[in-house]
Amino acid sequence: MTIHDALRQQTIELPSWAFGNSGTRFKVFAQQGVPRDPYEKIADAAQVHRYTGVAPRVSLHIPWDLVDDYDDLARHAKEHGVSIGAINSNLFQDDDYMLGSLTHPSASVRAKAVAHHLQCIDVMRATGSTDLKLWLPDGLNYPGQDSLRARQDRLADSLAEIYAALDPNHRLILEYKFFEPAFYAMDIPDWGTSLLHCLALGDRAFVVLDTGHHAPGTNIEFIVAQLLRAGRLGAFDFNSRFYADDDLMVGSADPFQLFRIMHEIVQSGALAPSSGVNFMLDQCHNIEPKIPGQIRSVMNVQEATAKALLVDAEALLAAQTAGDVLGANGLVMDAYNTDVRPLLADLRESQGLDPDPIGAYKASGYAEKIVAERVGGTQAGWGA
Ligand code: PSV
Ligand code: MN
Ligand code: MN
Repeated sequence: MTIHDALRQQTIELPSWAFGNSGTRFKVFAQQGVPRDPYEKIADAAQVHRYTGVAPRVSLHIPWDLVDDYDDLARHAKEHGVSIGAINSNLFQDDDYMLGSLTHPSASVRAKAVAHHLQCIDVMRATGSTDLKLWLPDGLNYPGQDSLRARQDRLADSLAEIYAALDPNHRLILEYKFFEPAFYAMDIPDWGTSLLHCLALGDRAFVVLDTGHHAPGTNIEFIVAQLLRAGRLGAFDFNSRFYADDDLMVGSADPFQLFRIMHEIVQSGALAPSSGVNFMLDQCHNIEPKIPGQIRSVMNVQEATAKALLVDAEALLAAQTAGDVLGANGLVMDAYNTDVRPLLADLRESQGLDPDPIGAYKASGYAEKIVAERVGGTQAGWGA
């Protein structure tokens, strides 16, 4: 298969919340022309697909993306040339969950959190989504606050109830995060905990790796390799971080890390959608315009992927087998240091796309159109 063919197979999923206003706990900056409802978020996401050709799905977050009729929303997406991707539940914006959701000491709070997932599964049925994505804010701030072990037992039971409600074509994808909002102990702090729960649930449960959810210095590509070995890497939440869970554009802080991750993916043959790895973005664009911010991120993933595809796998294996440390490292670095922008421009032209997606978007007049049409954009996502 040529590099072009491999790149044509790759798809990247966009988060609906990237298109609304977002910020930090200090300030949410309102931008003009932001979507006023989930329909407009999907229309904006479709622009990213239009100019990149590789972003055909949009993840929803419930209840941020609450609508009366999800069949209608799915129809709307189709009309815009995209489809609905993962459905994210939300366990982090309800007062009842102050001490936990699926792990809460009270059975009635746990039942409420489970019931929310049944609602999300109904959304999946209506929209044709196949991935139910869970991220838990649950955890402890102080030693002794609750039993670490009992919380794992409650979590396992709650997850089993949710898993049992899935349809046969559905997957449960489970995200981990090492800190925040809890600071002493998160209930799913790492890939090992997520993987153990997935293994206990069954073969349709997979780990989600959010690149911003690790301690500084963590070797993320090692985790990727390990989860691929186990057949349990369900999805990425791609973003960049300098310090914590910064949710910046993927590939902006550490493009070399993104390349190393994609190198593991390519080496394992996990690029094609049939491999079951969903390449999602989980980003917030606080100060940059949102649609070009997503286009930039998609291009960054494509660039890292193209470089990974340039690694001469045969020569690398030979160097590794021969114990040629410098030779092996040199092959990887040669690929990383190649300028793949002309290759990607060619690819786009071969697909009938403009070689410069951001330039083409800017020239389209869409940004001016939405500013004129959408007065009073809502807080989509974090402010909701
Ligand atoms: C939590 O930090 C997280 O990464 C989860 O994926 C949430 O659903 C998402 O952020 C919201 O942006
Ligand atoms: Mn995430
Ligand atoms: Mn996060």
